[in-house]
Amino acid sequence: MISLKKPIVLLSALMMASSVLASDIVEVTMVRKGKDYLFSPETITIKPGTKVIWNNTDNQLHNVVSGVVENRKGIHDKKFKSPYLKAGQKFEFLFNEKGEFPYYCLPHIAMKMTGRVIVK
Ligand SMILES: [Cu+2]
Repeated sequence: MISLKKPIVLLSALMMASSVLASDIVEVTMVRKGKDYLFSPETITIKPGTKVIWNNTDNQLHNVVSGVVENRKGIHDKKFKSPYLKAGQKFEFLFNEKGEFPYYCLPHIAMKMTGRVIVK
């Protein structure tokens, strides 16, 4: 029975290592759903030191601008801003600070294309 324990310990150590690596990068896609454009998932919760990659899987131009939308206007807080992304293009940002980071897509503010990154 003792000889069986070692491989199990090794396996769980490997699984822990791979889950740590997997959580270092989180992908958010820009997608079309019916007539709407969305960030998917709309809200993500991550740990400090996680890189978020936004991937435009739609055929429209989208971007990622940090800040809130008030009265149908985006208020950019200067934390991050991507260029316009064509289909298949990506933008990444490394979140080192804890906090809540709302963002929006500038061309689609009126369609409420917004998202939120929660770092804790
Ligand atoms: Cu958009």
